[in-house]
Amino acid sequence: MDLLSKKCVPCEGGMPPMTEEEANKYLSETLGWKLADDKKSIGRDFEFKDFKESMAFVNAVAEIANEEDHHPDIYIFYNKVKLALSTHAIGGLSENDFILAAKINHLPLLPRA
Ligand code: H2B
Repeated sequence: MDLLSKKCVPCEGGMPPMTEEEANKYLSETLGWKLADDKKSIGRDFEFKDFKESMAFVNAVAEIANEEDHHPDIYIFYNKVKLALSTHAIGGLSENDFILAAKINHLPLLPRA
């Protein structure tokens, strides 16, 4: 699958979201990410030493998101960051979400827990 070498493609709708079965195949390449109960997004929780480290991580994620033109929902709670990925244009998951998840997993900043 090699998600790291892929690039997100512009998505403006017109295709169906991934099925749960397809999503589960992609999830095997994105360690730590979990399918939401409604199967419309994937999420991962990260924990850091403090707010400064959370923000360094969030800024690194923002950098990737802008490069890929695909953007996660980001929730920041002092030393915890929660990311949710879905493709808004189709109201569910596309390969773009898993490409971004793989690239975020590849960031050198290591969560503390
Ligand atoms: N991010 C996410 N998560 N979903 C989208 O549908 C989306 C996006 N659309 N970032 C992008 C921008 C779209 O506007 C461009 C044209 O690809």
